[in-house]
Amino acid sequence: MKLTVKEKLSQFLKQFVHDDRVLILINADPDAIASALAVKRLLWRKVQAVTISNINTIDRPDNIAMVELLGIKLIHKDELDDTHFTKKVLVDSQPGHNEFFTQFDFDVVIDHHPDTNCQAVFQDIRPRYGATATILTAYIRAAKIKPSTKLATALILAIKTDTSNFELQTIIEDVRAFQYLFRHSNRHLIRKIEQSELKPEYLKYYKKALDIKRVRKGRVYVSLGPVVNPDICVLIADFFLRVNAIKWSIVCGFHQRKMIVIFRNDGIKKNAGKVAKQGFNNFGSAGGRKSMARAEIPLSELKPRVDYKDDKKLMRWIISRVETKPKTAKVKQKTISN
Ligand SMILES: [Mn+2]
Repeated sequence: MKLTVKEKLSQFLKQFVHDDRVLILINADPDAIASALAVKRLLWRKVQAVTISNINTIDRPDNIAMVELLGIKLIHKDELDDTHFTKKVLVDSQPGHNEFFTQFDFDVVIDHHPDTNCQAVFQDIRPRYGATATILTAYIRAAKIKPSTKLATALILAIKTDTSNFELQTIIEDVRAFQYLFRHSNRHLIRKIEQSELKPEYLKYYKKALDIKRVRKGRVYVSLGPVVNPDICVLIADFFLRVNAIKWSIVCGFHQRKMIVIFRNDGIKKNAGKVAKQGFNNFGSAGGRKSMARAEIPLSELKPRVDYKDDKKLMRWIISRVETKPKTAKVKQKTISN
């Protein structure tokens, strides 16, 4: 029998008693953080204390901005005193998703990933939902709680992030939750957090990219050398696609004894995944979708093939790997033009 949100909410609340000290564990991303805040709000004045603990390090600049600008209190798992908690909650994940989670018996699991047959006493797992935040927005509404600006803003960010602004898996409940939350949120904060893509130390790579880029037939090629984080290659590849004449961007950098190559294109009659595979799968791992792909090649594989420390030689090698088409493709093109 399918329960209404109200019934589900009352079951959820029944899991807790007034003396409980609750631990909410998350693998922190916007959806997990917002969902944890919502659980904390639902339990306000119903339990002794609620602690939100992240098992991962929060490293992405937009996630750092979210935590800082919304004043969210998180305690990293390594700073926790485990024995101190009477109830354990997991949101936006299931116990099987991470080795660290398997040591706990969770009382509550609320998630939107495919059901992994978890054993929690109370569980609400809805794989059709775009975000866990949507499930919790329904709980908040059913509980007749008016969300604070901080909570509404966090929940909106979660829905926007997980659905990629409603371009990915989205159901009408996600849209309705967004619509409801919007009037309680702060759009300036949303925008500032979403815009915080860069760390100050990333700026120097943009300068280098602009200085050394090579543009050929609507394609831009950039070789950044060593990078502190492979995300920088992604940011720069996305950046060049904003130029109207650029149809492809191919950006490589070195990180942890590997060369990372990021492919982006406008998605119109192109296949980045195929290009990445054809060019680089023999030396490492490569693949992706039509408009975005990635290759990772160990330096040990690269060394015998190209003098990778020489930026120009490396760029030429990459161009040759990207632009050499298999012969069959050429024949096909000829037929069409005739
Ligand atoms: Mn999620």
